[in-house]
Amino acid sequence: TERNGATIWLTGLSASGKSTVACSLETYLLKKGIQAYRLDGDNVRFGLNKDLGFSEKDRNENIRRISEVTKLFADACVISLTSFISPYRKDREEARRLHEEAGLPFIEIYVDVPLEVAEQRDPKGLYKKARQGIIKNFTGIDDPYEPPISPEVHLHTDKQTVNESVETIVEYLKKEKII
Ligand code: GGZ
Repeated sequence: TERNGATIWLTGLSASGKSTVACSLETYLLKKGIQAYRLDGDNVRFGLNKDLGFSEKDRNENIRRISEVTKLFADACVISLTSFISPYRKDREEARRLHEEAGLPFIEIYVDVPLEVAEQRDPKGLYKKARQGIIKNFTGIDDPYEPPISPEVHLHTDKQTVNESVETIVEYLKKEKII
């Protein structure tokens, strides 16, 4: 059957579970023979966007470039899964506009978790460093995070397992006939 591309855009705090959910969803899609590709800090911030830091301007540019790339993937009939904090609503709305004007599906997934829980998880010790002032402009501590107002899917990773989150997204994708 013919397949179309789409962009599945995960947004949420550091340690909210974006990458974990994206990884697991990618595995699910690949097993079904659906072309999927994951974009995250590890393959984007060290390459294409290695000139960018974490100022508001740099985050804007980070998200702008990523959204141009995901649009190309979708155009090539690949489902891309992005896991970037993407803290600014305006940037995510611009990413959506870019896709929609090209007729490509854009699915915003809010990977929601209370800040306290993210801070307790702190897998890389970054929240601790941010609290100590060693890292400045850390999202949720001394930098903003603007939650989505009407995301296509709203996950609560403190109350759902990874599999349940993936299942929620898969159900949405099926309902919308994306997969
Ligand atoms: C937020 C930061 C910061 C600051 C470094 N604020 O948990 P992580 O480590 O692996 O994910 C975070 C990642 C955020 O990069 P993004 O490209 O997703 O951000 S944005 O969408 O806002 O452009 C975190 C690490 O980089 N990190 N400094 N100050 N996260």
